[in-house]
Amino acid sequence: MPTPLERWVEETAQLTRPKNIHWCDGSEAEYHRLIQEMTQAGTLSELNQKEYPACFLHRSDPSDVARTEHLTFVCTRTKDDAGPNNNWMAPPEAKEKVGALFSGAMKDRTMYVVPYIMGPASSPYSQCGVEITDSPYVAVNMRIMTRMGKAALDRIGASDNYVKGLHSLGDLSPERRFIMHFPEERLIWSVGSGYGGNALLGKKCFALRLGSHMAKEEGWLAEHMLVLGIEDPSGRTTYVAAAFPSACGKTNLAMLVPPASQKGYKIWTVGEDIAWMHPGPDGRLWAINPEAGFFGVAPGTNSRTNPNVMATIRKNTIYTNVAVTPHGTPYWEGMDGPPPHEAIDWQGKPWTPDSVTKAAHPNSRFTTPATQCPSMSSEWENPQGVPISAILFGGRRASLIPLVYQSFNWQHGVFLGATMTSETTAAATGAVGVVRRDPMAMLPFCGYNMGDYFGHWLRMGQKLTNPPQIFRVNWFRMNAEGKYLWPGFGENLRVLRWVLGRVHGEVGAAETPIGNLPHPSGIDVTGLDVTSETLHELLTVDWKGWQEAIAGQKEYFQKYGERMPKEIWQQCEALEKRLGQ
Ligand code: GTP
Ligand code: SPV
Ligand code: MN
Repeated sequence: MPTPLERWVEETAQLTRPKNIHWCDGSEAEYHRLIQEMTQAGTLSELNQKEYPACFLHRSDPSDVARTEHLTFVCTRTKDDAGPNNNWMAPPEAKEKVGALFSGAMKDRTMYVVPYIMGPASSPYSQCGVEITDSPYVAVNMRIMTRMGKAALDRIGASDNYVKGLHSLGDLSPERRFIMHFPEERLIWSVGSGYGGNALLGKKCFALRLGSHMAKEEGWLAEHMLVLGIEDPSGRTTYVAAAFPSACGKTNLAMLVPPASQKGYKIWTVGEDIAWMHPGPDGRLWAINPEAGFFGVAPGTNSRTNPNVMATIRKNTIYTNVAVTPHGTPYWEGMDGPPPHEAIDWQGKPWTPDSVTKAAHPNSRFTTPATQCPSMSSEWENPQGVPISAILFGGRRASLIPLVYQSFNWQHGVFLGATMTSETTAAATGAVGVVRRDPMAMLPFCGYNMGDYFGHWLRMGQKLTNPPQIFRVNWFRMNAEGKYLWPGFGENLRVLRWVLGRVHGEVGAAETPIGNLPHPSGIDVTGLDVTSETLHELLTVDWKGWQEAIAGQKEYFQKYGERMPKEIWQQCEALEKRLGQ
């Protein structure tokens, strides 16, 4: 008797007609064989093996370099269940339309069956998936990003309890590119893209879009959040989760290196992109990192901004769309030192510092194993997860949003998350630098109606007798000349220290209409190039600006009609009242 998985693989082969089928066991030998095959085929090239052992470069199709939100659909039975936050197609229509693209799509290609676990192998909160793909690049990246191979296959066994993901590169044409989610069937269909978030189906498609849908049904949270532990000089470790939109600083904060001035503090990384959080028997919220690797942004990464990741990506790393120097080492804008005199750019063309184009694509990335990161927490694979004391919501905003402030309570905290806005980045196709509403940094990733999602967050608060404190942060305030007001990166620890002080009831705050703000003395700026005027600007409530912001918040919430919880409207009205309108 074939197992349900064997039956699905067989059915899929009937549809896609691959030349052969390879079941991935996740072994190192298999990984190296796939790498070698890709190197021979020219889809991967070797970097300088002396300086960057076992590191390789992949150049993707120039039209396939970022997530494509307009081609991403949530196919629930009713349109309302997907909500105005998602593109929707009826499941039968989606199956017909995209099924036609899968028909014969793997002709002359190998079909890889990639079983994987999201989460530590022994965690009760982990879940299995299987991705069927015709891309060996996906197979090797999945081995870095998840617990892939035999352990997953053993866990799935003869059960039907896994998320099915079918992926084909198709012809890579954006006209025939679709990323389809069927949360009610725990099924993903992705065709026409080989790019990270579109193709590594365990990540955004499963761990967030399907995950958030499961989490609502089962009473937990699947979030676009990093998780870190802050060890203070007394040896006490406090865990914080933080939701920032794509390319807004999660990886950087997760592995922050305390500057010399912050003696006795240590930051321990649990996760840097996704958190699955469950209420524990103690009434606290416990988080696991469902991933096993980092798919991080290269540009702007250097040994000052993120020394831990620079150490991590020196071996066993796959680089995508970075430039290469004549020495065969990777290069991107904002790396250490001066740019090389010449390089080969991300499209394989000659480049010099005088070129008008960028050497690396702004969304060029590295895929690297978490185990190589010097700041990994000893708890990062704890099957129970880590207890979260604070949640930060942060965006990229040049104005209005203060450096940090705290919500009055859980409901107000949900409101702070729900009203998040951020300037768009190169992580998704489309214009960059446009302010858009991105509630909880989940706009592109919430697999159901966001009105229901806010309701779910509110209900979670009722379940937790000891909920995390909720904060908003913004590292990206600018002055009139477009210069950042706050130094960011390692110095963000100074803000985290205020958060710790609040969580442990050790520091005061000023109550304002938008929330509790630090007194200027609450943020230690000694030794920084931050004047008291600048600090004042970072911590001031712009009354007029906030009064004007309310209209935009209301307009956005109105889109969700009946699905919008009344508690959120109450928060809106209460803010309006506090601002004296
Ligand atoms: P995704 O992987 O897309 O989810 O991104 P992310 O949220 O992990 O962002 P990441 O940490 O990779 O940072 C993205 C960009 O923001 C990089 O170019 C960083 O150098 C920059 N960045 C991160 N933290 C800060 C900060 O505190 N201040 C400033 N000015 N820039 C930052
Ligand atoms: C993001 O865009 O938030 C990422 C990269 O982390 S991707 O995996 O492409 O979604
Ligand atoms: Mn991300």
